[in-house]
Amino acid sequence: MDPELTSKSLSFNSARFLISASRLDECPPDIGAEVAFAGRSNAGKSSALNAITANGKLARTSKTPGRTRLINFFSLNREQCRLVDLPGYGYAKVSRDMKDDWQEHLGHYLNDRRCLRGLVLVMDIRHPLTDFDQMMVEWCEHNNLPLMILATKADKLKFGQAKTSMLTIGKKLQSFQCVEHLIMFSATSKRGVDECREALTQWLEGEDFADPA
Ligand SMILES: Nc1nc2c(ncn2[C@@H]2O[C@H](COP(=O)(O)OP(=O)(O)OP(=O)(O)O)[C@@H](O)[C@H]2O)c(=O)[nH]1
Ligand SMILES: [Mg+2]
Repeated sequence: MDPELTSKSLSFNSARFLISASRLDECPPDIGAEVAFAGRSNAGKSSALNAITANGKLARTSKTPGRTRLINFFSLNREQCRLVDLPGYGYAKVSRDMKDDWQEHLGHYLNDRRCLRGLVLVMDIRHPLTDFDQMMVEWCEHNNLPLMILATKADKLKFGQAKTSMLTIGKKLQSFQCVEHLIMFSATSKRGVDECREALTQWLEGEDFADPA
C-alpha cells in the first residue's frame, strides 16, 4: 500500500467518482474498506452523500425517484477506502424485470462484498422504517454488519416533531445490536453531517489499516 495514502487522515471532501457497476463483477476489487448507503428510492441517499463529502455534484440527486440505478463507487483519499451509493429500493415505476434485476444485484453486493464495513440506512424522518427498511435492519443483524441510521430531511419537521420521530425509531430498533448510530440528519441544513463523518471514519479506519507491528 502507498504509505503516502495510508498515513493521511481520512478526508470526505476528497471523494471522487470512481466507477458505476450494474453487477457484482463490475465492482472495484473487493479489498480495503467500503461503506454503502442504502434506502428507499427518493429517501435522500445521494443528497446525504453529497452533504457528507461537501460536494453537491458528486452523486446525482433528483426529484424523480429511481435516479440512482447503478451501484456508484466513490474513492476517498486513503487507498482502498470507498463510499458507495446504492440504487434505491421500492421504486414502483420500473418494470418488474428491472426491479428483480436490481434486487438481485443489490443482494449479491450485500451478501458477497467482503470489504463492506457497514451500511448506512437512509430514511425520510417523516416516513421511517418501511417494510423494506425493516428487512435491511434484520439483514444487518443476521449478518453482523454494523448499521448507521440517518433519519434525513429533518429540516422538513419542527424540531420537536423530529425529536419525537427519533425516539420512536430508537424504540423500535432497541433490540437490534447492529444499530451503532442513529442520527438526525438533513442534507439541506447539514444537521448530523459531522456526527456521520465521525462514525464513517471509525468504520473505515478499522483494524485493516493499523500498523502491522
Ligand atoms: N428538504 C430536504 N430535501 C432533501 C433532503 N435530502 C434529499 N432531499 C430531496 O429529496 C429528493 C431525493 O433526493 P436524492 O438524494 O436524489 O434521493 P435518493 O435516495 O438518492 O433517490 P434514488 O437515487 O432515486 O434512490 C431530492 O429532491 C432532494 O433534493 C433533505 O435533507 N432535506
Ligand atoms: Mg440516489
